[in-house]
Amino acid sequence: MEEWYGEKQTNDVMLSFKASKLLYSGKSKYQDIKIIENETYGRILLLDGTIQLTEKDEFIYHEVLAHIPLMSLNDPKKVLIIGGGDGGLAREVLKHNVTNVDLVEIDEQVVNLSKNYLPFVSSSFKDQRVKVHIKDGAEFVKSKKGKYDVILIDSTDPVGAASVLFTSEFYKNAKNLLKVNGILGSQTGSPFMFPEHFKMAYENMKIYFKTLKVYTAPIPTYPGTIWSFTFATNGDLKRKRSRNFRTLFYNEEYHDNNINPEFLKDLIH
Ligand code: AG3
Repeated sequence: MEEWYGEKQTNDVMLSFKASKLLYSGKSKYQDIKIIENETYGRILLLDGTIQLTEKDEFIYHEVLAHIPLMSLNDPKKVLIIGGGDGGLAREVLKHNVTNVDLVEIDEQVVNLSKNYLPFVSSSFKDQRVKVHIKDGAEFVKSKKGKYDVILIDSTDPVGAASVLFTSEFYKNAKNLLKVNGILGSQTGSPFMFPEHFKMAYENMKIYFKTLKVYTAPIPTYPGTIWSFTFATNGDLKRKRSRNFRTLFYNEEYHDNNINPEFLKDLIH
């Protein structure tokens, strides 16, 4: 019997994968978790039926979410990741000369299952610089006092539990945790498929940050393919540094010329 799993992206659009193996299926305190294997895309993590990552294309998302903000600062040392329990974003952050990465994930099961089944992303947890906090990210930014160079938000879509990570209240607390020149970077959804997600994030960030920059990257397995990222700062932006690590998607041309379609610009005018 063929078994297919996928994401219902809208009421009438679905992206499905034939599972060569169902590696894990279960429910945590917070969500339904599935990990499947597919011949074309490799291992795939689904949370509540939405695709979080595939082994084949995760590098695009994780590289651009990490490197556009981190390469825009001279010497980032302390980084906070909200979400990102699979470890993929931390893997990219660790390519920089950072000293501390605090990763705040609400669902311990995501961390444990990633350690078991998704070593290509979770290998970052072995690095001493990474400290995992099993906590609600919205609460963490309220209580914490320390100062970060960069805060990155690797959340699920702003429907249900993760929607607090797109509110003005959250961005205000995050701003207070940043150093003067610090940068907040977030995935801000598909401007093609879910323009309202992007618009909400952008408008709420704009309340507390002077400079916002939007960029997109193609993520083949996410709804609408074209995915947006927004970064926000109250500091002065430096020219990007020179790079001394390997990437598969991010490069200098992309940093300077990343694609911002006209329909995305229309959303923020
Ligand atoms: N964070 C999830 C991005 C949103 C995907 N949305 C969707 N498929 N509807 C990625 C987690 C990887 N670290």
